[in-house]
Amino acid sequence: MASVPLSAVEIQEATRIAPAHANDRFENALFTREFLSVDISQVVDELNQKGYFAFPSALTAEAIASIERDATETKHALNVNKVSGVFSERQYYLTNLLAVSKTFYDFATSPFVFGVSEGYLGDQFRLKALRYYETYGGHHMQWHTDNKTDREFAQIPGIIFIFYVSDVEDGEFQYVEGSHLWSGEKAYSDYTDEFIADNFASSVKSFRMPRGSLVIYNTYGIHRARPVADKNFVRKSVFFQVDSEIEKSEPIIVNTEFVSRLDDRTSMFLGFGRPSNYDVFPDTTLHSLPLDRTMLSVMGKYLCFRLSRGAFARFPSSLKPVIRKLIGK
Ligand SMILES: O=C(O)CCC(=O)C(=O)O
Ligand SMILES: [Fe+2]
Repeated sequence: MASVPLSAVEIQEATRIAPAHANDRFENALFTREFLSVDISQVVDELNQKGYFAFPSALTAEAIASIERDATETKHALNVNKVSGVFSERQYYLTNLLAVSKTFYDFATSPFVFGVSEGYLGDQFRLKALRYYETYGGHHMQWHTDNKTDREFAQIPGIIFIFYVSDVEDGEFQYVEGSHLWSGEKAYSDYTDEFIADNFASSVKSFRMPRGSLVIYNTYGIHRARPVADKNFVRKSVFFQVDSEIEKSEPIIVNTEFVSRLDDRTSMFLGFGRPSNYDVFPDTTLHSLPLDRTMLSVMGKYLCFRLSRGAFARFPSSLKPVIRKLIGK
């Protein structure tokens, strides 16, 4: 499905010259020693043959901790003038991760990501969508492929990178091995649980792996996150999609401080000056925000504060200093 894959020699050459703006210093901080020795041509081969590549504990504990901190700092902040995320029923999403996490920026623009993208997709590739997300028990994701635009099925070669920000023992990513080779013959993206169970049960690969583990897969492959019923369950992950249609994307919002060098490839990858008209996923409103215990507490504190402030404003001025003294303000 990939457009003109490069040969192993070309890939090695591309990776050798790739560190144009990131460099080994960044990769050494991002990746574990075992992962640093991964050969990019092997990743590309596995993507071609099986449709996926997986590596347990690819990112360092420090890199994961830093991304998690940056992505969750404003999780319950309402009306705070910082980049923040959204709740979509049983999921939390922070789409603008490139605006808050330098560590994630370094990963997304690393020689590794550029080497795999170029090796698999050819010299035209663009970041299409990205997110830090938390999935809670009770969320149901059906089997699907990701070769679609914001509206419909599409024939666009692409790959997805997912890494785990929590240990994933349950609710893991699952992929139907080899399905990237035939799903493109169908003109739809969604598959029922019964269809997969009846026809492909033995090809389903499950990726239960620790925090920091990485999976890369072909967007034509059929996959899902295994559903979990336990309402207390939480899985934390980062997802980003790279494909070979460079004139379309979700809007990509980057903190300019992170961009240490802007070469042509980084500029193409981030979509500088190119249309970004896809709707941001997921589409949410205030109504998709669940009123759980945490949100009740946030709203409760807000109501108490505003109501008592309103009441205080109505007191005679002579009484205000006494009240201030009584409440210690
Ligand atoms: O989180 C996962 O395991 C899969 C995510 C996915 O398939 C998607 O967001 O399209
Ligand atoms: Fe998907």
